[in-house]
Amino acid sequence: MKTTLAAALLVSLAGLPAWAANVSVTNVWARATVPGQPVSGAYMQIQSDENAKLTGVSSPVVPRVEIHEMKMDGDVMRMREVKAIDLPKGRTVSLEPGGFHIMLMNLQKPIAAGEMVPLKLVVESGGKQQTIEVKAEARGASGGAMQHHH
Ligand SMILES: [Cu+2]
Repeated sequence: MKTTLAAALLVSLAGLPAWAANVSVTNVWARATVPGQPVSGAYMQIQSDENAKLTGVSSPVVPRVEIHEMKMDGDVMRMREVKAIDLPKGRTVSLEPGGFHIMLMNLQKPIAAGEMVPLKLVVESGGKQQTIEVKAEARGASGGAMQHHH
């Protein structure tokens, strides 16, 4: 699975002009939802070979997608929307439960475990933008400590 994804990514990057940073996105997954649950999260690891920023995410199957950060505020876990996530050169940045995450909102139908959710990531480096398409595999709705309440 991982190998296939990496190969697909290389193919799509090969067509880009030379100025684009090489960005690899791995371990992409989303949390499956139960009926009536309008929000979920997507997670991944991103590494860029140039200083870059993740500035936007969209999906053809999710009405609204935001980039969020989750942080402890005193002893309460809070999340807020952020404009971008820094991708420092050569460092692997993890989007994971409890930290940065992609918020999938206004879901019209549940995301079933095993379903692939297409995501388009917009990455900026050196004033240039590139779009990276990935697919997040949905994993079981139960067993996660993090709940999203908006
Ligand atoms: Cu969130």
